Amino acid sequence: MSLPFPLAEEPDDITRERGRLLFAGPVDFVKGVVAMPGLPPADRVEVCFAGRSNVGKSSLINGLTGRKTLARASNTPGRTQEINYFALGTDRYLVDLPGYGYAEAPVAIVAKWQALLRAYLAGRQTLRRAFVLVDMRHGIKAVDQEILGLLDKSAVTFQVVLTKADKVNLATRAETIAQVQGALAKHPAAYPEIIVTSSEKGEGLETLRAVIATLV
Ligand SMILES: Nc1nc2c(ncn2[C@@H]2O[C@H](COP(=O)(O)OP(=O)(O)OP(=O)(O)O)[C@@H](O)[C@H]2O)c(=O)[nH]1
Ligand SMILES: [Mg+2]
Repeated sequence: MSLPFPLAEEPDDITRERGRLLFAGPVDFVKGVVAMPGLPPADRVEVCFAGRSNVGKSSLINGLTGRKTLARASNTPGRTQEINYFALGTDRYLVDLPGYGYAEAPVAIVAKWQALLRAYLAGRQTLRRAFVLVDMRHGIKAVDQEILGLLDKSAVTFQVVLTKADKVNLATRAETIAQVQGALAKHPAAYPEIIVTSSEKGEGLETLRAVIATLV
């Protein structure tokens, strides 16, 4: 019997190669957006990386593109404070979002990013899939549930990407996967496969590249 929300299968050779070629090609920073009117024209397929502060969104973009400093990654939570657009080839955008659930920045600033994040997730026509990153050590928390609920309401398909897999042992890995599977069962917008990654070790990156390459 297959569990609901299985781990994504390894891509076949052709799809893997499509993903590899896409990400080996040009990736360029386009702009950092601080308010909805600043979004680039909605003229191509777009995927975004959402998740709690410090979960590893920027690191994942760097890992996928093989460019260590394309997206700014940092130990300081709240580092990504704008919606950062990267053009992947000529027909896709990768979007690095500000993290949520970070309480230590000034309240007014946090409120501003959060409003922008919500407006973006609920209102971007060309957003094909939201990758919601979840730290393998922590699983899905209440603050993630809020965002998943928003994606359900907005009918934006989201896929959970577990991050920092290199930081846990196999028992914790299995526990977190089970917790995420249970949590996703309540979300109609959840894509029914989970991707396990480590930006540090490269685990899962080929799979994620292949998934992005096949979205049209
Ligand atoms: N061991 C390990 N560390 C990671 C991994 N991914 C990210 N990190 C570390 O986690 C910290 C946060 O990573 P970021 O990529 O900046 O996280 P973010 O989600 O972009 O954070 P914000 O922009 O603040 O929301 C950094 O110190 C990274 O080096 C991973 O796969 N393995
Ligand atoms: Mg970031």
